Amino acid sequence: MSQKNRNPKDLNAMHIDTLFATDPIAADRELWGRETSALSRRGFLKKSGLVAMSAAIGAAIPFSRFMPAGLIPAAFAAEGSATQIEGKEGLIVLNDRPLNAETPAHLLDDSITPSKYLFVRNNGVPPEAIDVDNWTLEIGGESCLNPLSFSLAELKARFEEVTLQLQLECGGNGRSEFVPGASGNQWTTGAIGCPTFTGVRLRDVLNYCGVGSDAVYVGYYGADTHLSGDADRDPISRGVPIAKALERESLIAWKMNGEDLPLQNGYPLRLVCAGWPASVSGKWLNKLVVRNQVHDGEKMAAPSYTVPKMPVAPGSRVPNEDMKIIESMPVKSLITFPKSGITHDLRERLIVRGHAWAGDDQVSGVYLSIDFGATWLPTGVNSPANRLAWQDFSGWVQFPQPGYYEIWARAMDMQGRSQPLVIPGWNPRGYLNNTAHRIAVQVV
Ligand SMILES: Nc1nc2c(c(=O)[nH]1)N[C@H]1C(S)=C(S)[C@@H](COP(=O)(O)O)O[C@H]1N2
Ligand SMILES: [Mo]
Repeated sequence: MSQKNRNPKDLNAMHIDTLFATDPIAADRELWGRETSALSRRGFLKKSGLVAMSAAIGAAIPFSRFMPAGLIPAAFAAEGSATQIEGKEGLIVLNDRPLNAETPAHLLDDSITPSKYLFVRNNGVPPEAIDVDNWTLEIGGESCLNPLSFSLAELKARFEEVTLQLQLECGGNGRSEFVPGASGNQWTTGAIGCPTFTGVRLRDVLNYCGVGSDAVYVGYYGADTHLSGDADRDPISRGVPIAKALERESLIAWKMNGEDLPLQNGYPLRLVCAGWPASVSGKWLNKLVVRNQVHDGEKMAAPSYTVPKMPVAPGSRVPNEDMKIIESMPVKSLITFPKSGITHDLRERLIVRGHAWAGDDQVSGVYLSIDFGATWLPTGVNSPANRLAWQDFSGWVQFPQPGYYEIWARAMDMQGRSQPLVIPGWNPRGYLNNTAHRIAVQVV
């Protein structure tokens, strides 16, 4: 059966025997046979038995027979401290220089991400004292036929205004789960959001200036400065191949959710090329270059935003020439309701909802499991507001008896690719972790 024609309902049958390479009962014995010792998020299951784990969780685990060896219960997810980023209350700060902050899953419940809940990923220092009236966007590069400079007013007056809902996900979202770990911000699940953006199409602006027939790539520059203070160094200057730049959803935006962009998200102007690592969506945008080669700005070269061309063993050292630039992001989902860790009444159904997205592709289905992936239930999935917007899903589950449960969500794209249940594709910098999302529920 081809991937394309595969019925999403076959998900269970397709994966169940490949998921647990080890016999689950044997895995149980191995898992629970060990002696109890101290609890830690990473080493938990190696060191403790079922009794200790149940005690720590405060409940029995009805489907423990299906629980994969080495699984860290979702109940032990790291809790960060709430931050004081102005206008971004509730986000978890991962780094304060440069500022990086992610959004707890339950704060991403809205279909359209409120501006205050869009994560912040800075590589340098945002510009200060922005003079909007004198802000200019320069268009140049060796494959730009007619280099020009636009004020914000000119951009607004000259080109058709477009509003689209567009997903932004950092390429490193989920990095914290890789073993061995990768350096960089230890994003858990919160470097994703899907607000609306208003601006003009990148292609309208580029075509107005004239795109040479030898154009290969479009690169951006922003007004933020390098952490070192060196004015000649860019914190980041990435871009996309010309085909992605010329898509109708690639925008030069000045509004998010109908208002000025928040300072941390690129005020007064940013690029949005959704569905790819959000590092291609330049903030504080002041220059675009149409290149006759792959853009060679800061963080375009390996190992930044690249993954091995071939799968590698975890912990491998991979030469730069064996790395390739990340393009479309993989299929993924996030449970945004309920909040992980809630207590739920056995007699009630539990509504479960969230969002799913699939890079340049679309989501064909989202499935839920309450028994560590042994069985899956379909959910209702909405169409996206437009191409490259995430899709809302919603379903419900009912529990057979009191105890500790995890709800797992797993999305599938239109090509039949679905989220893995174990951390996929280890890579040196910890990109593209699209493992199924898990939340913990205590049923009483
Ligand atoms: N000028 C500039 N643009 C940038 C960045 C940056 O540091 N400077 N960070 C990039 C990265 S790595 C990501 S994930 C997104 C984050 O966008 P957000 O902070 O609005 O969520 O912006 C991208 N654009
Ligand atoms: Mo990023």
